[in-house]
Amino acid sequence: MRFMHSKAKVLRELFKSKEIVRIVGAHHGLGAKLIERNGFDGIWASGLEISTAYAVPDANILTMTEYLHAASVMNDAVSIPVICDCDTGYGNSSNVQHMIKKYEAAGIAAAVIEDKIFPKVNSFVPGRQDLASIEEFMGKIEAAKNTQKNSDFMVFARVEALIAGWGLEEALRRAYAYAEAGADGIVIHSKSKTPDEIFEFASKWKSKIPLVVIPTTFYGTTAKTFAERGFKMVIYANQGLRASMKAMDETFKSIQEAGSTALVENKISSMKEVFEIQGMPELKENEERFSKKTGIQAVIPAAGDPRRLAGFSEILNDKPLCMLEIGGKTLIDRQVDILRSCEVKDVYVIGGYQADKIKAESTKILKNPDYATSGTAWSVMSAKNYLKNQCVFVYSDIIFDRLILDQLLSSPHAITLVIDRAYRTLPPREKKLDLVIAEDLAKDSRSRRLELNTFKRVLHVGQHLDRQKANYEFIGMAFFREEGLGELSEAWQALPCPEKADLNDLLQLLIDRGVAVHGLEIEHGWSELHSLDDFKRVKAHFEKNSGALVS
Ligand code: SPV
Ligand code: MG
Repeated sequence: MRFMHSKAKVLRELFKSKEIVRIVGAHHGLGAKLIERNGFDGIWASGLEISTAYAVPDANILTMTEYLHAASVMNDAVSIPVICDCDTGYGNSSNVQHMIKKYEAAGIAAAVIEDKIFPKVNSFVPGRQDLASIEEFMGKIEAAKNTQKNSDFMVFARVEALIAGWGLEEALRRAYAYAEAGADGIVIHSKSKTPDEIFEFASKWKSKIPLVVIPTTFYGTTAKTFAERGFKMVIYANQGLRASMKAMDETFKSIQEAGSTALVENKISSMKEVFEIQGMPELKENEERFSKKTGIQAVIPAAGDPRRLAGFSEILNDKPLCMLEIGGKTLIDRQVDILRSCEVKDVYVIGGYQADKIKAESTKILKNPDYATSGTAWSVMSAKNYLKNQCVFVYSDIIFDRLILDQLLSSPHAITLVIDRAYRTLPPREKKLDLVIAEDLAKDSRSRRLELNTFKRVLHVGQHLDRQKANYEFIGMAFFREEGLGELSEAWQALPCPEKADLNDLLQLLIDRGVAVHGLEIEHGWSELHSLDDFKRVKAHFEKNSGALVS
């Protein structure tokens, strides 16, 4: 584990290493993250911003707990230090002690307390800006410094004499007294339109204790100039709040007027950006890494060029077949959803033709560069290095009911193919079918009453089989348990012409080598999309049955 300095220490270091420390105000994790992302040194947990976020006046209407909660949320969201606007310390020196204990425990790097009377009002509000006595405020500084446990924690004293109209001399008198009481820095606040009075203050400041400026009203002055005038930190206290307020207001106005969000869509952050700032990509990565897995992988060979299939070119628009949309969802998304619902989390899609156009959430796309000349076995086996434990293979051009996969994965056998006994009743398809000859049930008198979803021993599989002799169609789904995968990889090594082989050849080779290959018998519940006719039929079926079981 990497040793982490406290953020208080980080802030101390910044004061040493930087010409001027620049921090920006926020009231939530989102603002804090945007500040960090834009390269600032720290976050100002602004009382004004937090109050505004609650839509209440910045006048200690909120409690310390609420300010601290907001600051903690910000602190958790970023790795840079958070410096808290603690107003007057929420009461007297005892309240200050309690506050420091709580803020320090929350990982806050520094607290700023101001020398006004509780409850304060924001410094820019005309009217009462009552100052506490110097002695009383010195007591608060001493209480804070005595309470902190980490010696790096910084306590800033904020001088409000210029805000209250008490003049420069009083401001200096107070600042020196607070430095004397142990303050780690002085925030000299001003509501003047120009920085002249704080420049004058700085020119008369002879202590080594750093000066901090909040240039809300004298916004034209650069950080560099402040540094040259002797300031060590600048706080851009509320610009983020004011920016988002205006942006939200204009957005809502536009939606109200236009009756839709069309005019604002291009001006607002995309959902992708929203997820990104939430940390959703990291969450996905961690979920992948830490969530309990079934240990079953799926391989979906999707490399073939669909332009050879009658009529698909127009609807596919140069995309691979797995990107075909039916009922508002692509074939691949449909398959992945079902796989995930059956706890198959590692899905490898083998792309070939237009592989870059395959978009499938939570899958890994592997590429078969030889897709144009190789067979399906070659595509499937391009995932061989990823296969461990157990694996289900699913052709990318089929659509199937979840129940089939569910039953397949519960097969006790080392190798199980899904075989459909109803293939002869399906509408004719313009292709050679993957036929299967499985153990003849008729010979077994006890099995005359045909039970579905039982397992048969597969004797032959291939497109060359005699249609009259074949009793099943292999639907393009197969499940290999660990022993089955071992047999598969041995057979693969033994295959005479692996580049040209299709999966049937590999399965037949397994059978020829004496490996038991079983068939899970089904009747309907799936469909292949091999032609425009298939597409129209399945689409019509979907529309009629609102996406229910395909037949
Ligand atoms: C705040 O951000 O709450 C401040 C700074 O105290 S200012 O509003 O500029 O006074
Ligand atoms: Mg404030």
